[in-house]
Amino acid sequence: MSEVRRLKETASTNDAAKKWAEAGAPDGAVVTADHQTAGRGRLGRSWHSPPGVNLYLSRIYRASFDLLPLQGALAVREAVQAYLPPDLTAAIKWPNDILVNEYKLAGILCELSGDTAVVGIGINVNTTGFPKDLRRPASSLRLLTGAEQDRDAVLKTVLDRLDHWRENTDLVIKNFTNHCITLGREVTVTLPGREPLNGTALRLNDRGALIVKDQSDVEHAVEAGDVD
Ligand code: BT5
Repeated sequence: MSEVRRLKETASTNDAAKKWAEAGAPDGAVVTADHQTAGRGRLGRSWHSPPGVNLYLSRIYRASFDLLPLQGALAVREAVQAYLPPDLTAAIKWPNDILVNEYKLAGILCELSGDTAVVGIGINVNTTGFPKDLRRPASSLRLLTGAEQDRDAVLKTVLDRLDHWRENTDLVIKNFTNHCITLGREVTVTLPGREPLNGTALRLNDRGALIVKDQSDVEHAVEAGDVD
């Protein structure tokens, strides 16, 4: 059983988790918040985190960080899929957006600090409205299922699936490949301060990097960045 600390409100559960880790939190410990006042996305972006409706959680890893961002994406994909009707499929956009019919349902932010990794997960469970300026259309379990969902039940499923993938890292690349809609697509990869890379997303390498073939047939291993 993981130790779970539930906060009413915090700036970011990732920051709360890092603080707790510095104070000696055990491996696998989890911080959740009902409301984030400064929820974070990747590359300095923000995560819309209204109170009382969604899941915002961070899990602390003290060891074995192998393919952790991919483990997170697989776990969240499976957790949301468990609540969707069979005609809706949750997919992963590399590296870790969870989309249903191209609508973003969840995002994952993995951060390494010292000898600790924090996997932060935001899932739109019961939100029915979103800010207009999001990068892509968003949705929630409630909007997709037509019914309010139990946040505690979703949390339990996420933790269960995180445990599963941590114990089965040898299957992560294969499973991720099966559910990743980025593969086979024409993509533009952007990283701050770099020229955009245009090409075809071919596969993942064994470290979870995205292999993109450019117009001159040169293959690039993309470790981070935005892929659109
Ligand atoms: C992510 O970043 O998708 C990672 C989000 C991680 C959030 C969790 S919540 C618990 C933990 N504590 C934190 O502080 N963070 C983690 P990225 O790929 O950079 O996507 C961010 C972009 O998604 C934003 O710039 C918006 O355009 C859009 N966005 C923001 N909030 C959203 C939401 N609730 N649903 C869908 N899209 C959203």
